[in-house]
Amino acid sequence: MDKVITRQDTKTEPKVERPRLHKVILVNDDYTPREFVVLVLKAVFRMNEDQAARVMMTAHRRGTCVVAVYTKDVAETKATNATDFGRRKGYPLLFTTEPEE
Ligand code: TYC
Repeated sequence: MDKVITRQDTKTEPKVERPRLHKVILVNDDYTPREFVVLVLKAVFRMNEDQAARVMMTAHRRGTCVVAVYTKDVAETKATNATDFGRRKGYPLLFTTEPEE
């Protein structure tokens, strides 16, 4: 049988891309008690007391703090749940999301 010489495949870029991650951002306000912010961070983002206190204080001092990054769905669900915790107590506590660069 004749040998058929074929050209080697040219290199192709991988087609599968990682999903873009989204940041959950904690926004400071003048009314929500510090201990309550720490409580929500521990409950929704599974932080320990020390991590939660640091994130809360960073938002308190600088205006905002990145809490964590997740896929879009998870980031949006956690931001909504965490914001609802505050709303149920009548606090203006706010968590937002934005895509990572
Ligand atoms: N600034 C609030 C206070 O002094 C505490 C606070 C911190 C509220 C961070 C929201 O994202 C926040 N009671």
